[in-house]
Amino acid sequence: MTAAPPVSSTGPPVALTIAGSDSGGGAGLQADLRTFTACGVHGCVAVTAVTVQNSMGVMGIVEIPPSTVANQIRAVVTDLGVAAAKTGMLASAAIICAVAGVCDEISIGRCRVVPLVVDPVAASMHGDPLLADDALTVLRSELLPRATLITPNLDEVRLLVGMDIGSPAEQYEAARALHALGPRWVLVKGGHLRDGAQRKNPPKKNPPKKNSQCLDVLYDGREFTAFTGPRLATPHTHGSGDTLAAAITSALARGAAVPEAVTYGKRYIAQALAHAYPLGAGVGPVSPFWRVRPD
Ligand code: PXL
Repeated sequence: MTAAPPVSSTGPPVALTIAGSDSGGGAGLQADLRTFTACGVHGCVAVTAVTVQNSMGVMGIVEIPPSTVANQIRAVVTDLGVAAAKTGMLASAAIICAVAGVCDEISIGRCRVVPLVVDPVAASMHGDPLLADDALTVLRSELLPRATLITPNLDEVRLLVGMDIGSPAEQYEAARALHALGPRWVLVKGGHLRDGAQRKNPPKKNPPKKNSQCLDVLYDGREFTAFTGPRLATPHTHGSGDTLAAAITSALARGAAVPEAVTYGKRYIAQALAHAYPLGAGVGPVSPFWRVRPD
């Protein structure tokens, strides 16, 4: 079966997120759907897991059966006409295999009709695991080669290719190593880089400061494109990775090429960080409200 999207001439393009639910609403599919709306696309969802979570951390996870995840994808792609898709929290090896299988079946992913952005989510910002340890191997072997674009942060780079990035220059090396795993494009996000070194466990007392400039490196196997900008000083960054990947997916759904989609996503997340707000006693979310306002 291939995706034969019934194209609506009047409605917005459709984007799909394959992701977990965050009960606090800051990250996960909630962040994706908010971003899709703010970026002018209709969002649909294949839920992979339900997390019990607030601004302080994740207190529980219930996984959705892999066949139900695959069926959700099938149902929306074959009926709604999905123009671009993304993955977020995938929870387990079995869910990753189910997603990879259904992507082949309905032409999602690298060199296919529907571009696929893979945000290789492994943990929450509090360090709570969102991906089983034994799922990393299949994430590498089954999903990354099917991706149009992957968007790892530096912690995810370490998990995927074992590189501890200590300088912006090493982000370029990491992009090469990740590209060798098979995705069409790689975006290595440098937002977690600390002065001196990206340390696995920065000392709790006086940790090195995060760099004042951020570099994200985009690579397609031939050319590098550097995206630089000032670090936006906010403690409220919950959902930032999801939001960037969802904004990029929205632009792809509207027909943009990957470099233009990344430029669009970077502009969107810069504003979302600039408008991030406190919520609860812990870490608040990045905000879509710079673009979506009540009357
Ligand atoms: O931001 C990554 C992420 C993705 N998906 C879910 C999450 C988080 C972070 O907490 O909870 C469901």
